[in-house]
Amino acid sequence: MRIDIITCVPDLLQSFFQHSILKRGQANGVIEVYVHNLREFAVNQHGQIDDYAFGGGAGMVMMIEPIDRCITALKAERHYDAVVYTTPDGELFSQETANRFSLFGNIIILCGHYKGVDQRIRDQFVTHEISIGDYVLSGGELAAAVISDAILRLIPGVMNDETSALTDSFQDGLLAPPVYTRPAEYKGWQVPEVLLSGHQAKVDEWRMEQSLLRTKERRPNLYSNQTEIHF
Ligand code: 6GU
Repeated sequence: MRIDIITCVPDLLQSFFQHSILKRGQANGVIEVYVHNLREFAVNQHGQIDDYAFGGGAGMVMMIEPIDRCITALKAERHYDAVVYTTPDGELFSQETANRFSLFGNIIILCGHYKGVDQRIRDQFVTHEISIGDYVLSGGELAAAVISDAILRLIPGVMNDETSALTDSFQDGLLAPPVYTRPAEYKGWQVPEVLLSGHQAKVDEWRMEQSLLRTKERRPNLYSNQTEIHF
């Protein structure tokens, strides 16, 4: 899988993708991430990529031409399954969206900035408009990093233990149960007895109970979606 990210602050993203688990995925050759500096596609020597909004008002708008140039250059090289635009007015990102996107081959992510991009970009190029939550970020770069991480960690060969992505919180619509490691007792604080019992069926049952309990307490909406399945 290949992700091309278009941004006017490439430095913000470069270091993110050179660390974390995504570094190994790239070294293994199972994923590729490229960060493109929008300023290299600017229309003039000043590197201009934004301009005043028609009709007035505060805030600059990202111009259509640099973005068109960049996306068109990428599309000339290969097919893209999605052109994602990060924006607070987009569709809310979820594990389900990440799962769906992880099946794509090539994706472009366009990072929004300022007051957003010229609407014609959204009309002509963007296939998916995504928000990562109901709050406003100063730029789409953190959102692009969040979206890329959530997608790419699902690709086989990116994570150490390939089965572990399937047991994450949300992957079955439930929050993950508590986990413990050695020592079994620390300052008198005990690990639950059942986890030391060696009785796998009992451990599985305890984990499911804990998942349901956590989900009920913390995310009642998720819990009510799930009760029919587990009882
Ligand atoms: Cl995708 N972008 C920005 N700028 N703010 C956000 C967001 C995205 N998602 C939530 N807030």
